Amino acid sequence: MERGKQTILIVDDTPQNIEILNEVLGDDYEILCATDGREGLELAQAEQPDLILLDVMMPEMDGYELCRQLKEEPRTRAIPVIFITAMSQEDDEAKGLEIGAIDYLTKPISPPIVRARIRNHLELKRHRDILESISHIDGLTGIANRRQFDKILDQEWRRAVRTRTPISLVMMDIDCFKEFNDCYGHLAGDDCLKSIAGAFGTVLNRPGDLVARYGGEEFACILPETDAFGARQVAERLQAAVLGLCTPHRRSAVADQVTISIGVATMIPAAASQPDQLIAEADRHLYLAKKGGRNRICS
Ligand code: GH3
Ligand code: MG
Ligand code: MG
Ligand code: MG
Repeated sequence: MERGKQTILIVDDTPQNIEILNEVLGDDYEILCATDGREGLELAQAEQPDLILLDVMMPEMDGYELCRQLKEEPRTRAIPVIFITAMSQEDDEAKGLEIGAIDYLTKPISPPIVRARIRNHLELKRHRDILESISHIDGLTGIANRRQFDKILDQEWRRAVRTRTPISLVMMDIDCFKEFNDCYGHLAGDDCLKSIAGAFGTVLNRPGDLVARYGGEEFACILPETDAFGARQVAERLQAAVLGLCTPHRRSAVADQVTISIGVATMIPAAASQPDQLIAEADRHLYLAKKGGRNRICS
């Protein structure tokens, strides 16, 4: 995982305060600045900084209100907020921490203490980001895991309901994979899963598409805003990508190389419906592809 410079957003209506913090932190971090709450909120949403340093007393929207709004908004909720303020009363500090700030520092600041605290908070943020990204990824193949699949399908399903657009699902299962393991060993089986996952990655070109490891030797592909015709084309490319690997399989009942069977389903979801329907339909087609002789697509 690369260790680029982390980004800090400073929100303060007094340019000299920004200047001071910039001097203390500018060498180690990317610094973004805003001089009022509205601009701070917009920058936080657009730039997703790793940490926000927040003044309390500002005209129009004060720091407490901005912090509240940051904590309500899903896109900014997880960004740690630290107040840096002249308001040094116990009540003020309690209030700041109560509404979700992770720390509270008072002006005039002590540069070494500010530097150290910010370094500590950003270290924790880095670890949290790493855990967050690992939790989405399948350990063997490096593509999305089942948890991420469930989350994205739910998200895209709800979007499709709102926009009344079709959503497609492609379910794939490696043919005769038990025999592959029996013949070549489980380590070779693992390598085969990895190379298939890699080949799938080269097929998808739309930013919203997702391919995930659905289960042991099953993969699934979510295609938002894709009709039955488009999904069929993607399925054909996915099948061709696996055939293009030319992985030998001498015990396959289908071919002398590794093949997959594919089930495709497309729906324009109704308001009260659930994505399970789409999964069930794709599964049914996958079953038909297996029953029909494998190494084929049913849609
Ligand atoms: P079909 O053509 O009907 O799909 O037959 P199949 O042999 O592929 O299906 P079956 O469900 O009988 O067997 C699936 C096999 O996939 C069995 C299991 O050991 C293997 N498998 C599942 N996950 C992994 C894995 O992570 N690594 C390896 N090497 N094998 C796996
Ligand atoms: Mg101020
Ligand atoms: Mg299977
Ligand atoms: Mg199988």
